[in-house]
Amino acid sequence: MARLLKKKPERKKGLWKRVVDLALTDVRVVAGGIDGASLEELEERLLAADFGVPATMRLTDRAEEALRRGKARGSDALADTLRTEIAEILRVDERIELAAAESGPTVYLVVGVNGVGKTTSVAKLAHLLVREGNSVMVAAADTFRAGAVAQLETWAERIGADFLRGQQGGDPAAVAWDALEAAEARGTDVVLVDTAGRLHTNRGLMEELRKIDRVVRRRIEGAPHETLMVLDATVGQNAVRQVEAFSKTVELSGIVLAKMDSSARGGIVVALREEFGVPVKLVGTGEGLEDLETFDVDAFVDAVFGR
Ligand SMILES: Nc1nc2c(ncn2[C@@H]2O[C@H](COP(=O)(O)OP(=O)(O)OP(=O)(O)O)[C@@H](O)[C@H]2O)c(=O)[nH]1
Ligand SMILES: [Mg+2]
Repeated sequence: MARLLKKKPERKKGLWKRVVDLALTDVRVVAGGIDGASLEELEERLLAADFGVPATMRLTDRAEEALRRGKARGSDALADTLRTEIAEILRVDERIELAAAESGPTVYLVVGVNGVGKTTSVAKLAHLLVREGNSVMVAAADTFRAGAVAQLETWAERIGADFLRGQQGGDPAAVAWDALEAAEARGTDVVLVDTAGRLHTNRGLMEELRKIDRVVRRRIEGAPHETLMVLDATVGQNAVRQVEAFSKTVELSGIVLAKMDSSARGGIVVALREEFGVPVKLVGTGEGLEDLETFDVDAFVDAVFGR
């Protein structure tokens, strides 16, 4: 695979540290001074920090095992056990890097429920890709909401990305088709397809999404190279249910965790990977164009257990 991002975007110091301060500090403290009786407390803290039931069970089982084997004596030993286990969950494979086409345009489909940050994330990602020397086209396959097309067009102009619009009320799959055709003709490196927000309970809109995906697959072999689901990090375990529902319609390859600058709890990163195997690839940290980071497993784990 070719690489779209040559260098890692500059990391805002302290993102994960702040997230840890919000909820994960407790996990660390409990892990540091644990004995048999406080395993229950560890479990509670993990659940409160959005790790979800499966990951929480896996981690507390591992902690219990370490205690039983006498391996968790000393305050750092158990934290190390948990750190290793979390890193293992997050690093099931090396799919964290954004995929790219071998030749021809790389196509990313961006999906999610209403208002989570899809359009903003498309703009931020386009900005990042343009800055790294890629030619980028953004396609507004959101023909549903009145302001949606204009919102993305304004971003595209600012960023220096090509823009392809659809007719208000038109067929979003046709917009995607037209964008891919134009990108092939112009030799564009990356096409980002922004879609309308939709609730997974709306069958008509989920069918529409299936059609967009089908059209993209038919137009360019190997596309979409990424189907990124944007999640509002502040909704906690609801995010897990959204991923569960969307993955029945499209094949999700990665998560964009938006609004991580708000009161989000970091355990959701682990929950998503443990329960669906879908890695968090990008993290939104604000409303501005620069506020996007690639997800770094080591930075995350270090923040949780402080190294
Ligand atoms: N604080 C913060 N706000 C964000 C972030 N990403 C998006 N937002 C804000 O969230 C709101 C919704 O963002 P959009 O990008 O329009 O969301 P959307 O998913 O495209 O919405 P629909 O197309 O209506 O479904 C806007 O006010 C954004 O500025 C983020 O990382 N941090
Ligand atoms: Mg939008």
